[in-house]
Amino acid sequence: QEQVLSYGARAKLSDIHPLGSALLKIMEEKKSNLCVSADVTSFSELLELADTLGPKICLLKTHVDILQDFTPAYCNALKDLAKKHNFLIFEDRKFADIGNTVKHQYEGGVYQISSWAHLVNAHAVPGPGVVQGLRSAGKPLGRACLLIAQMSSQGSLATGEYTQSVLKMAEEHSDFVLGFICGSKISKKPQFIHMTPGVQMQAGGDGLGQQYTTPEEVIATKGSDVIIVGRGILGASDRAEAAESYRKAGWDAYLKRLGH
Ligand code: 5BU
Repeated sequence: QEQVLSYGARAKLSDIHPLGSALLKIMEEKKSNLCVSADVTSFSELLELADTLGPKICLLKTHVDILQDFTPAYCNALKDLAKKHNFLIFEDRKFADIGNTVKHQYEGGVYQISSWAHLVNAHAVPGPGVVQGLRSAGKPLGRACLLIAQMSSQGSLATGEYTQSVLKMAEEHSDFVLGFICGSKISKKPQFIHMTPGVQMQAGGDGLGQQYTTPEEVIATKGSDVIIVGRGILGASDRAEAAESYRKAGWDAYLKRLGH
């Protein structure tokens, strides 16, 4: 049986990405493997979420292009909240173009993502150039990316051999790729961090292709590291209370995986 290392022990591995190490340290300290997916359309609501849920989370995931009132000034407020509550910011941009284009999309345009997001993600479809383009802009800033190895949506084409090729691409670019978006653990290397969306307390779907698995299943059974939860928390009447119950469910599942 494979040995399961704690988040804290993995943070100290010699060849881990510095940002991966920082994230694992946060997870250990805050007893949280919860990433909240802050899919709201106003930036003030996003900031309010970051402030109220901040203490419960290791990561805040954004879709900056759904904000109706985006202005760059808000990004500084978001960065301040990330510092205040000790979480990292993950922009779920899903880059998927040639290296030169994604570099511009990452550092430029309206959003200037590289200036405020610690983490971004990318599809591997274009080949390694997508990582190399992002890396050229992000590495000097100490940023990192996740590769999308699997998706939570029904009928996803990211399966089987494709997933294996993504794994290989990550291994060949571990100076910028610190992990995966996936449904279950796909790499044996404890340096890589696995993050799973499509999580709710009850399995099911949303009628538009999303498929839900429980925190327990994702962390304890599938061996992933981080649960990504959007509507399971955003749709609750008390979001802080819901976030706490997801934090606890994710953490209990992690302890179970460790054999505690
Ligand atoms: P939900 O409300 O918990 O279903 O939101 C899930 C979030 O994760 C949402 O922002 C999606 O864009 C995101 N997501 C996903 O659901 N599945 C995937 O495979 C990837 C991202 Br990649």
